[in-house]
Amino acid sequence: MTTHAGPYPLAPDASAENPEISADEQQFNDLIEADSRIEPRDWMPEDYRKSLVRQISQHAHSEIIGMQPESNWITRAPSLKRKAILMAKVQDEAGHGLYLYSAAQTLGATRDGMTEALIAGKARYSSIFNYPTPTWADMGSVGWLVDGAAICNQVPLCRASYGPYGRAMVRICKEESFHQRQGFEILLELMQGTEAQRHMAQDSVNRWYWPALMMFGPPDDDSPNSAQSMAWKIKRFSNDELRQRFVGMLVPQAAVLGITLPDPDLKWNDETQKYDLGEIDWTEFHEVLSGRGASNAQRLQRRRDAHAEGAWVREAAAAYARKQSERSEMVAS
Ligand code: FAQ
Repeated sequence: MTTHAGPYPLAPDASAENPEISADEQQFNDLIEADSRIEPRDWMPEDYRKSLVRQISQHAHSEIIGMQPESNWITRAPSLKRKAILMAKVQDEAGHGLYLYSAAQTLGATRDGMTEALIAGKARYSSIFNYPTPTWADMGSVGWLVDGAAICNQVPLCRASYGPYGRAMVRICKEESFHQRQGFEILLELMQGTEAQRHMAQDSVNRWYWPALMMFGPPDDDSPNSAQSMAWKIKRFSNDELRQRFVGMLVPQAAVLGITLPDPDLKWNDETQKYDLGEIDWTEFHEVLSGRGASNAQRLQRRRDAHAEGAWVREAAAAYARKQSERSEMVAS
């Protein structure tokens, strides 16, 4: 894939292929067609920009809200090593949020605007973070299933047509891969432990399996954004394709763990060369999206409180930046 950082203005004959559309639009279409990249200074259709801001900001919010279910366990992790690993992971999620907010800012969205929308409850974030984490095994399930689903969904996004998004995803995926392995390892250790530990691990997977499948979004025939996103090469695979790929990845890993995936209808289909899955409870998904999941209210309230408690940090950082710029102006004059 080539990376485009094409200069303006466009070549004069760029609209020659289709007189109905502008030279700018022709260049945009050509870049998409050539699997090249759209960069912030390139012309882009307004709907492409809006859809990217929509997806990237939701993704950023997910990373930030996604810190909460795990930070819940930092003080209670069963050993110093586990605590250090968990702290590093939660910090990584904050970093992912920052790369993604920055990518959305290159499209004209403001950080304040995105934050305001989140704390006002007007912005979406992933359904998965509205479930509670009552046991230590949930740290294993979040890593194995939630980060596993995130990787499956996000590796193709490394090739997203919008340059800053794709590049942010490359680093994020490397870190998610470590996260997924640490979750797998927590579950493996529990499954090799006592009867009570094995029970805790299985119970946790029972609770997280179906919500993890919902992370990929509604079924393809009920996914209003997919067709256009795929035409623009933001998304490369449909929601159902990625969900299917994820289950195919989980089955052998569950066998190594000795864990049962809680779907009695899950079975290999020789004809389709895929797993047949049981019915996903889409009513639950829509309830969570409407704000009625087990932890929606708590997650948003915690985010609001953290934003208010962090006001002095933002003020101090702004004052420091102001002083630094005054100082450099004085040196320059
Ligand atoms: N939750 O037409 P589609 C992570 C919404 S990061 C909430 O299919 P699209 C790391 C969707 O926005 C997890 N809303 O939409 C981590 C749309 O609403 P809108 C986040 C959902 O965009 C691990 C409507 O339903 N990852 O886990 C969900 O084509 C551990 C119709 O849906 C990303 O955001 C959902 N599950 O496909 C952090 C990846 N699904 O906007 C901490 C990037 C759908 O029209 C700890 N995003 N909706 O109002 C994507 O790949 C896509 O946006 C999809 C949805 C696949 C999520």
